Amino acid sequence: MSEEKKIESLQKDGQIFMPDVEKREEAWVGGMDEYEVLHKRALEDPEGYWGERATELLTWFSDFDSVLEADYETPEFKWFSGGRTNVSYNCLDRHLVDGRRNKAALIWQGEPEEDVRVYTYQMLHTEVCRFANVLKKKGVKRGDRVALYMPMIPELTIAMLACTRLGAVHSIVFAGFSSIALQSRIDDSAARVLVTSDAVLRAGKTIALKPNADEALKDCPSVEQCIVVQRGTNDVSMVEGRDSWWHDEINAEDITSECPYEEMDAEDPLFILYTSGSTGKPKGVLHTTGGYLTYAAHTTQHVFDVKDDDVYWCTADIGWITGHSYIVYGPLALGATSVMFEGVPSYPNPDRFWQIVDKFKVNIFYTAPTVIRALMREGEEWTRKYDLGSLRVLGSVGEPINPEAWLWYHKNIGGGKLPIVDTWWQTETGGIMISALPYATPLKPGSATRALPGISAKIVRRDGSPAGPNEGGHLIIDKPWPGMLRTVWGDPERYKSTYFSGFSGAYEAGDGARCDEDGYFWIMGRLDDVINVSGHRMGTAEIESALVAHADVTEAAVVGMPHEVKGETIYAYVTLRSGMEPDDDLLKDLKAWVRKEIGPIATPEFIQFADGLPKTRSGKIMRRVLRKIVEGSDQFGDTSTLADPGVVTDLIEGNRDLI
Ligand code: 6R9
Repeated sequence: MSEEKKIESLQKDGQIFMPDVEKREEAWVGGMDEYEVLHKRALEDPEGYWGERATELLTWFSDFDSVLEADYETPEFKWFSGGRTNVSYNCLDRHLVDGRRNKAALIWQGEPEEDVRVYTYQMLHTEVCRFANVLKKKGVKRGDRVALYMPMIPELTIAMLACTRLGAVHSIVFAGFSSIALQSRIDDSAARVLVTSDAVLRAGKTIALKPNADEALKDCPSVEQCIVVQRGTNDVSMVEGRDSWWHDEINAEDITSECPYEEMDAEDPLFILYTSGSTGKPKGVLHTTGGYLTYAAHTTQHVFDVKDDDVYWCTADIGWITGHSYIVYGPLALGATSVMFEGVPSYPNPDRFWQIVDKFKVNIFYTAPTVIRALMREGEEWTRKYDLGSLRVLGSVGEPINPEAWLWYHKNIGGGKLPIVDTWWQTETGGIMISALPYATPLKPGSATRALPGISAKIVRRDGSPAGPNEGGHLIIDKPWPGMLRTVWGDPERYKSTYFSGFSGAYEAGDGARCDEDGYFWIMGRLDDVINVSGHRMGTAEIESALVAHADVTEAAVVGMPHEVKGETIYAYVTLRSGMEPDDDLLKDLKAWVRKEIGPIATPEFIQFADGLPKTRSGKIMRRVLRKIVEGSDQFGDTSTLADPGVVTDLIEGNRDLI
């Protein structure tokens, strides 16, 4: 079918937004014809395609011998074997000699309006070298793990790049996680050093962070040193011999501004990032050097169409994969200018994002649907106060963007004309997998559109047979790509069973989706017991095990409840120890308990006390039924295996009283 015919057919089923033809000439991918050619070529000759991309985008100290060695059985995937490179070299050093030395690498906007720091590539290089020397002095070497538990301050980016300079593996723990969550993550990766800060500045408040680190470190035998960035003015207690201040370390006399980079193998570990799964224990997703960086740079270039004089802003927190790939590694590898923001969209007013776009004349803006929905509720007048004319490409990530939010974003931020790239991907995929290309793909609001060139995304039934057009099924990727995770840290069995056992010869994403007659993907959500709260993945099992760890709780079941702004919110059914009567104090106590165990993002919005949970005769909780109750539906499907159907009626009543 010709491109025109295809577009005609697209236009028939609902609203279609066509790409701006004027921009096509300069775009990285300038039309669907070009996309089709690339996609076909990349699928037919993946080694040729990815080998070329890796050579174009990265500087290699020695060439790779092979592009890909794939074994789905073990499973084991090796990209660019034999190639040697260094991530901090690619993100910094080479830009000192390619004309970008004095270009802004990082524009940091602090929470207080007047706190702005701009790092040129040269300045960032200096800081990274200095901190790498500090880490070296602490004994950190190639392969060692370094945990980073920090707010959105430049020192976080500096610490990440310093690790990569030495070949150390960073493991970032989102600063919103509790001490217990931090402890288990540090312990799992056996990090030698922790970098943290005294405080987080958030919505006008100073929230102490160091006490969480102290609490965690009580039970982290691997950690020898803790380096603390001073961000707030709060008092901090320092442990003699273990803790030191960043500013003291960095300014020490023996710390110089030059630090040689390690030549790393393409498959050397780069970082670990923990993500929720369907069991209680988070998985340490491992990414490696050459493949990850190639993929982060490649997708940043193609999906956001980043050009040299663009100001690019991704609003994610670096504690999540989006911040890793699209604030730090992708943009810096390309030599782009990346904005990093410490604050929140709603403080001091719900126009903070637009004010920043105007202030720095941002060209490319990447955020999450939950943010759009929250700002939408505040009214569009907030968007009109600023000149958003610098914007060229808008992006969305984290969950499906509902058409209403899409249209609001398009109209009010995009002036009714800018492309919105709705990007589907995961911590595990390292980078964007399904997305529009801004000057090529006709857009359908609510669809992440087509798989990127070379990404073989399919929808299949449980038995692996292909699902028909618009038939819901499992989303799988049946060809390797350079950004794929290489293992689950310390648990290769779980790597295999979670991702490579469901469908032979394919990666299983864990999402349900459908693909329409035009090859457009519509993501429906997680198929496992993972819920998506404001674009963040939360394992229900993790919250359940926190709840049952409370002395008064015997059983808990957690489900996602649809929520207008957050997408989903956490709803917990809790059975108390016999003799315990639920009251408001206990309710508060349980919420505080989960905050303490995991962090504020995991706090249930609703807790329903229940005498019993719907179980099968074999004792399995029927979550399907619990989900239906919170959705307000009575379509429970087959409940004939329930041991005690009466439980359901009680639960429905309890739910009505609560909501
Ligand atoms: C990048 C990131 C991954 C899960 C993923 C899916 C959901 C992400 C989406 C989306 C629909 C999109 N998800 N982007 N669903 N449309 N554009 O968010 O990684 O935190 O690992 O979450 O998020 O369910 O499986 P991560």
